[in-house]
Amino acid sequence: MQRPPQRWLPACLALLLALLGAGSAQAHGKHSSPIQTFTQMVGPYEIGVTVELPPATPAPITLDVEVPKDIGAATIVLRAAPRGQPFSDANRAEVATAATGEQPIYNATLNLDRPGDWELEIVAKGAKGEGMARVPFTITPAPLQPFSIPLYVSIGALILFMIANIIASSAAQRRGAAGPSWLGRALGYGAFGTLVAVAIFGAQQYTYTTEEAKATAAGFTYLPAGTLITDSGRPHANLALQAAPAPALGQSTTLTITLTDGGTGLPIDDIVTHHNALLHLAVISDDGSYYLHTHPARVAPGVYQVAITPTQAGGYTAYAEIERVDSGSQVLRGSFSVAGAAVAATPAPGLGQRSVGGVQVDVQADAAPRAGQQSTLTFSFRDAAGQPIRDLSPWLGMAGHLMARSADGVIFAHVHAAERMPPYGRPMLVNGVTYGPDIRFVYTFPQAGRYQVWGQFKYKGDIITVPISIEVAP
Ligand SMILES: [Cu+2]
Repeated sequence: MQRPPQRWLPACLALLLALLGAGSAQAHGKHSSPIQTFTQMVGPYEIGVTVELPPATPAPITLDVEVPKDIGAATIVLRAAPRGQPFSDANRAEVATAATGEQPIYNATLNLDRPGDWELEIVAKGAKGEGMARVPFTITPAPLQPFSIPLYVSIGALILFMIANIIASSAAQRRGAAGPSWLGRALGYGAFGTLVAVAIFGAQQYTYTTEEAKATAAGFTYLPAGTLITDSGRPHANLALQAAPAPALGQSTTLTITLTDGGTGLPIDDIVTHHNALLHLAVISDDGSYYLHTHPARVAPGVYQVAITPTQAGGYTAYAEIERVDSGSQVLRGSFSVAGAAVAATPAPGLGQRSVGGVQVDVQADAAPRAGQQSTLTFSFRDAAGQPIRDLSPWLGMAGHLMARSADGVIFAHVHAAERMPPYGRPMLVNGVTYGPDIRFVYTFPQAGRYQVWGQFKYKGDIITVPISIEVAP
């Protein structure tokens, strides 16, 4: 008996090979997000660069560049290089900012030819000065999923059975007689068995992939049932702070922050962006009259720099907020002192009405703040004509930021606005998102005593900083 040649086999083979497909890549980081924003001071300019990592390499990488509105005519040169290798002009893009007016979001494209660890160099030059930052990012090839290996093995076995079937049937055709019946049965059962295995492993793979995609879309890491969690975070970080030249009243000095691993002592380079920056730094004088919330530039692994000009003499504390991969955020601190004669400073006003940069701001608490009790602070904004302001912009992925500090500097907190979050992703998604006239913060002061808090908001491209003195009752 002669069986007809199995013409469907080549088509099946092609389909299976297509299913095996090419590998993909994913971003590294706590949220595995392919879009990350790095905000930092590049010399005198706070520049935000949003990196959209490609799903596989080689591929172009899209960069969105946000600049301060008063940057003027400046050039921003962007170069990418695999980490540890020199930057070359072969992989370079340049952005020229407008001399005046509202600054748009600029775009640039660089090319990534391989997965792995990369560095993006940002060099800005303009009338106010120049600076450099180098930010790290990683493109990690996606690991094999748990059902991938049995799936690929059974697909391979199925292919082998099909090839054997083709050879056997064409040999039988040439001889004009059927081969041994046991061979036909063995090949038939084998092909059927492996087909069932492919179906089972394929279904499991499909379920895993869709569940993982759902979890990722919701911002979680997908852990299938029974997964052992062994990664319990990274060791604490150590911070060393240096200021050079020696800080003096009214003189510019550069703060250099060196972050090392508390366990190994090696530079920390596993920091992930949180709230659109690798490192958030608050620099505060002991009397609270000087306050700066800034984002130092990463200039080398674990090394961050920013220039400041102190307006008060005496002691200062720098609070650095970072988040290591697979760990929560941590606040590290360093201190320095500024030479010179103390400047008489008026303490920040308490709750109530004040004018900041031409904007009327009223700050109210839902009740007199007490230690250990949740307080809601509401900031209400009106323009000079008394009309409610409804077009505050998101800043660093949030409606507003609030920092609270006890008078002795021991308690420090960075609080986020209790308002809806702007969309996460590329900066143009945030265009048209506005807040106001009220922005609320919820915070529990842990101890009684005097605190100073600073609310910060973005309005028409400027940052409004509102300092407030708050007495917290026991
Ligand atoms: Cu910040």
